[in-house]
Amino acid sequence: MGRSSSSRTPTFRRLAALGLAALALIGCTGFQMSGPQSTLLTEGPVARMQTGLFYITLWVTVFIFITVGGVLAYAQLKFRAKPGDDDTPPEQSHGHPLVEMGLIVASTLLLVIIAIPTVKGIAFQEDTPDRENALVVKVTGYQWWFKFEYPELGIVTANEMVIPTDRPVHIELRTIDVIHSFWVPRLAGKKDLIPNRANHMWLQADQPGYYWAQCAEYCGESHANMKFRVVSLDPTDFAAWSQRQLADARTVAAPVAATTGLDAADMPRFQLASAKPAGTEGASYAESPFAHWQMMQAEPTAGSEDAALIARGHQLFQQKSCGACHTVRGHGSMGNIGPDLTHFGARTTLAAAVLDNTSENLHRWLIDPNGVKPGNIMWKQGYVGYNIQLTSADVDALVAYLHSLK
Ligand code: HEC
Ligand SMILES: [Cu+2]
Repeated sequence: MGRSSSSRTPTFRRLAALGLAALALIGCTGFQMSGPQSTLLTEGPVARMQTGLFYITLWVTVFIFITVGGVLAYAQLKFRAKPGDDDTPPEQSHGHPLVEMGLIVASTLLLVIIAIPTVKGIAFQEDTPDRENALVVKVTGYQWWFKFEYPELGIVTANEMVIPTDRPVHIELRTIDVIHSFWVPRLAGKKDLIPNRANHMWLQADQPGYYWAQCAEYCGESHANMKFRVVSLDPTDFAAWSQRQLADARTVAAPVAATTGLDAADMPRFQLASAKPAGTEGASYAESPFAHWQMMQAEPTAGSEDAALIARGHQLFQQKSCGACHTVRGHGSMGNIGPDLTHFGARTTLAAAVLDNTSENLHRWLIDPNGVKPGNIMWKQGYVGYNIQLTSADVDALVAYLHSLK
C-alpha cells in the first residue's frame, strides 16, 4: 500500500494542480455572475442589504470551512500510519473541557456575527422607508402573468412594472389563484403572493434601467414562462409615462381629406424626454433593452401605419371575443381575465416576458398560444373554450391593431 501510493503521488499532485488552475481560470474569466438575473450585481438598497448579508454569511462559513478543514487535514497528515508502526491503537482520550468550551463560545460568536445584521436586515426590508411618499403598486399574480395596479395614480398594466427612481416603491402582493413569488433579482429578494393573505415588500432602483424578473414559486404548467420586467425612470419620465397610461387607447385615424383641416400628421407625438431622437430607432432589444423600451414608447410617425388594417384588427378583436378577457380602454373592451392591453404596443415583451414584442412573435402567439406557452388560460379558455379560429390574414390585422396601442 505504502509503496504503491508513493508511486502515484506525482499523478495526484498533477491532478490537484490542474484542478486548482481550472478553478482559478473560472474565477477570473467566466465566473462573473453578471447575468441579468444576478443577485450579486445589485441596483437598489434592498438588494444591496441582502447581498451584504449573503457575503457576511459566506465569509463566516468560509472561515469555518478553512479552520475545520485545516485541523482535519493537519490531524490526518500528522497521525497517519507510518511504515514500521505497530497495529496497536493509540492511547484513547475522552473529554477536554477547555477545547469544548472554546468551541461552544466560538460558534456562538460566529452565530451572533450573522444574527445581528440578519435581524437588522429583516427590519429594514419589512418597513418601507418614507412610507408617506412611497409609490404604491398592487401586484396580483395570475397563472401565468402579473397585473400591476397603481391605486394612487389610477393606472392598470401588466407584465412590465414601471417605477420612478427617486422614491421607494411599496408593493402589495396578492394572488388570484395559486402561490406565486415576486422576484426582481437586482432590486430585491423574493416574496410570495399567497392566496387569501396580503403580503408586502418594498424596493427602489438607484438609476433608470431595465430589469429582468420572474415568478419564483412553482405555480403550474407554465411556471417557467411566468416572467416580467421592471423599468425604472427618472421622475420626469415617470410622470410622462403615467400621464400616458391614464389616456385611453390610441386610435389611428385614417388620413382624412385636407379640407377638414384635420390630419393625423398634426397630432402631437408622444415621446419620453430621455428617449433618443428618431433616427436612433435601431436600438435593438438585445443591444440595449432600456433604449429599446424608450423607443417603444414613441408613437409611430404619422402615415407610417396602415389605418385600414388597424381598423380591421380592432373589429376582429371584438368579433373574436378577445374583448371578453382583455381591456382596451376607450375601444369598447373591458374583460379582466387577461392582461390589460390598452397600451400593449408600448411593451417590450409579450406573454409575460416569454417573447420580445415583435410582429413575428406576436403573430406566433396569436396563431398558436399553446405552442408558445403550454397550458395558458388564453388558449385553454379562449381558443379551445370559445373556439376561436384565426386565419393568417386575421392575425396580421390583429398584430397591426395591437401594436398601434402605444
Ligand atoms: C379566455 C380569455 C382570453 C381570450 C378570449 C383571449 N385572451 Fe389574450 N390573454 C389571456 C390571458 C390569460 C393572457 C395571459 C397569458 C399568459 O401570459 O399566460 C393573454 C395574453 C394576451 C396577450 C399578451 C399580453 C401581454 O401583456 O403580454 C395578447 C397580445 C393577447 N392575449 C391578445 C389576444 C387576442 C388578440 C385575442 C383574441 C383573438 C385574445 N387575446 C383572446 C386571455 C384571453
Ligand atoms: Cu407563478
